Amino acid sequence: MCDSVCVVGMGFIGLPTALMLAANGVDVTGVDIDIVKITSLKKGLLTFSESGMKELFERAMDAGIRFGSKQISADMYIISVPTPFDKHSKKVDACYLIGSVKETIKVCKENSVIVIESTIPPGTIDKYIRPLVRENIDVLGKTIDLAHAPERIMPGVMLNELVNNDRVIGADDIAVGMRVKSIYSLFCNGEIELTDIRTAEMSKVVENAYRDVNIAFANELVKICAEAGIDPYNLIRIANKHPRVNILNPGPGVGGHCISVDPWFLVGDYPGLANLILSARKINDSMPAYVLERTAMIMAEKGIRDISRVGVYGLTYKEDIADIRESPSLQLLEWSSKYLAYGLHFYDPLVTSCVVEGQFFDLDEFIDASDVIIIMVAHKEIIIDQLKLAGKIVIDTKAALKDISTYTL
Ligand code: SAJ
Repeated sequence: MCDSVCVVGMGFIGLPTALMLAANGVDVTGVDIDIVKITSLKKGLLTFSESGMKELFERAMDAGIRFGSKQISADMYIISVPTPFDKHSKKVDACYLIGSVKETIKVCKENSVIVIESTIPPGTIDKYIRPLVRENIDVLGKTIDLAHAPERIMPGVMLNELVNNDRVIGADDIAVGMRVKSIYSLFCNGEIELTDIRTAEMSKVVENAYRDVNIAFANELVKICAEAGIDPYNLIRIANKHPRVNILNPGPGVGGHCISVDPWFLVGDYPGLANLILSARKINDSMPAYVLERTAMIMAEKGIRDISRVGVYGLTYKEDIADIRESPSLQLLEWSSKYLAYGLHFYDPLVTSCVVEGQFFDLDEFIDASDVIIIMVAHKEIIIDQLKLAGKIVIDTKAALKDISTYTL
């Protein structure tokens, strides 16, 4: 018989994973400390939207998925709780992870496996989790195995990636790895690579650091091209004709809870070694301020001084999703406040609750209130409605609007 699984943390990763397992015949309980979230899920209401989630949720409910606020006795636990980083030390803050594992150990069955999905820097399981399990063996006498299966899914295309991406599972021995693999294979069509726990931990952080470094390269080119008087987009297009060159898109910075966070784990743990990774972080973090500089320059050229007529389009961290975590627009707001430049206004079609001062909820009203519009996120809405911006000074940091005259980075 298939293992029963308790998924801890009903967030962006835990919930789709739990639903996917339940829809594929596993006995699943989804757990979260947030009672409001659990109440909503029990009523059949999703806590965030994503393409295909509604249908998947219905399948999982029909299959009998349960939700609760406390871990229950199960054969396998998948822990997908947040692992934030300390902004000063740049090290991982494992408090949620440790808390969830402690609660899990209290109720788990003999020979159960605790799989950590949360992103963690290499060595985290050895440092924080293994001692908890060892302590338990001494006190409760239960054997518990550990594994790490870092998530790899991208908001916006989550379900597709959950099913089709290759995955890595780190475990202490092949038998445990195979046991975890057998569960993930129920929904994952990608190749599942087994390795040790530390390599699995490192692989996740490295994947996001790799992308950060490559985005930073494109962003650095933007700044070099500004000095050299060259159009960076044309330059990148030409360079990418080389068969082994693939420069990414420059932009207003890097947001999200992954690429802008994970590289710091390496910088925090390997100071002096993670030099390129640190430079990339600094370059990408400098981009929102660069957008402000560019805006100030264009406004000076045009003789515009009134900051209250400057509108920022887009609050999310990337196109066509509602996630605002670490978004370049929020970083831009922070930079402007640092230099006492208050009065910018904002609009995002996907952010329907008020998250910043001066937020508009209607595109036309936002446009009417703006002489200068900074496009920070090129949502489909503005690509379709771009002609509404004709006549405004538009600074398109994504170089996405092709039918009107704009300034780019
Ligand atoms: N960005 C650029 N230029 C580009 C591409 C992206 O400026 O050419 C910006 C985006 O606008 C955004 C940020 O980078 O602000 C990150 O966006 P993304 O779409 O590249 O990635 P995420 O953060 O949504 O998801 C990443 C993915 N990791 C990699 O591609 C290596 C995803 O596969 C991971 O599962 C996810 O992080 C995670 O959870 O770690």
